[in-house]
Amino acid sequence: MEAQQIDLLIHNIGNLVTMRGEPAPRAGERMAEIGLVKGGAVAIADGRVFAVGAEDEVLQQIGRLPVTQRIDAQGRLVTPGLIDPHTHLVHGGSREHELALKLQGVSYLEILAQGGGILSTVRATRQASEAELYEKARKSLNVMLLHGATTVEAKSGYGLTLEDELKQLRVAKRLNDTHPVDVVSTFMGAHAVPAEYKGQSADYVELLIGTMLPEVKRQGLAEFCDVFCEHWVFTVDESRRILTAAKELGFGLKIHADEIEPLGGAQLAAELGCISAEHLLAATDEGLRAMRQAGVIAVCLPATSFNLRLQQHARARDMIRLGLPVALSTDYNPGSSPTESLQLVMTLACLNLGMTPEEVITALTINAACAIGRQDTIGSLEPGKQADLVIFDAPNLAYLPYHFGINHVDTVLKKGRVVVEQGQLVKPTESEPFPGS
Ligand code: IZC
Ligand code: ZN
Repeated sequence: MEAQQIDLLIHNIGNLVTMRGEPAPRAGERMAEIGLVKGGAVAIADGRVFAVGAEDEVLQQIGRLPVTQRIDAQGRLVTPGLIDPHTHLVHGGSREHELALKLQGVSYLEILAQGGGILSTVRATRQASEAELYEKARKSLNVMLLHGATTVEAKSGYGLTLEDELKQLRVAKRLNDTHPVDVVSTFMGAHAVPAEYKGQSADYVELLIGTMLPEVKRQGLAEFCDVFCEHWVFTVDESRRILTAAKELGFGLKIHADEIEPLGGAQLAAELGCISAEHLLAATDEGLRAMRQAGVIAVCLPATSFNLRLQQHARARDMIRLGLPVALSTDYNPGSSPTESLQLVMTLACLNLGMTPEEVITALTINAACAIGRQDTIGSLEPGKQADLVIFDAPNLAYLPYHFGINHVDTVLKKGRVVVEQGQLVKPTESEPFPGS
């Protein structure tokens, strides 16, 4: 990479997690390879990484180029910006009233079958104006950024009419255009069968395939299509029809698969060549093997199984043993996972899924980037890649999941710009808008 000057040099990094290597999903034992450098530095020019590695080597590569700004990392931990590849970011309302039901032992799917759950958020989202949805989601995106996320996937799926789905997707687009965090959009009209189609799911699937998918595509409002393939939601056959139609239109495919019941969603993900399959708590070994064969990334959501008080968690150890690349995410949503914190996810992935801190950071950087098709620009700190990184007020990687329930972020850089400083948001100035806005 050529440069006239170094805009920013971060030096005196105690532990620098680079994740250097192929821009490809890391599986099996390779999930423990994090490209750790002790005593590291990162030089940034034009929003991208110019040089990264041992401090003396970076200084050598900079040579006589002028350095505009320096940050002393004071021996702390630096990682690539965290990537959240599965969220339901844009929605109206909240569902704290479900907590009491949950404590009485009413299950997630029972609440949904009674017209609550997702369907209560659908009512709130339909009632909300676009500006209200934007303001609420913007606040959550700020919280995500403050906790170290620099790229976030966001699903629709609380509108369930063409107009209300487009409204949600426009909000995600506007956030991507105005907020420092990059927002990658997924159409999830197949999140639930809306109340007005109760008992007529075939008609709703027709609406999805015949009207909604083509219009979302025509307006260029989503890159991926996702389906909630689950007992009482969409069957494997319905999911296959919807995802096949989406594939023909050129969408990348995702699927909420085998979360609660082992329906065979993992096998369907393999059959259709989905980029990722999510949840997978109930997936069989056969399903996981099929995914590995087809190159599908397993996205595990440990905050969801924790919050649903499930006895069982995703079998991340078996997935890694079978050679599947694992990514992690918050699943941020108002029902099953009302948290924006990827640091909480780190702790739960270690303690409930048995993943090591190295596997966890792989799952939240390069593998998460692969799960949203962004591995060529983000997910690792390497020359030419986007300068998205986090300085944690922590001495080493294991400290993050170990010291849990608090926020360790000190500084966040997005495209080379300091967007969080001393744990606080830095406001964009009028004259100098954030890149991409
Ligand atoms: O609002 O409950 N699992 N979709 C599938 C969700 C959780 C979000 C919700
Ligand atoms: Zn989800």
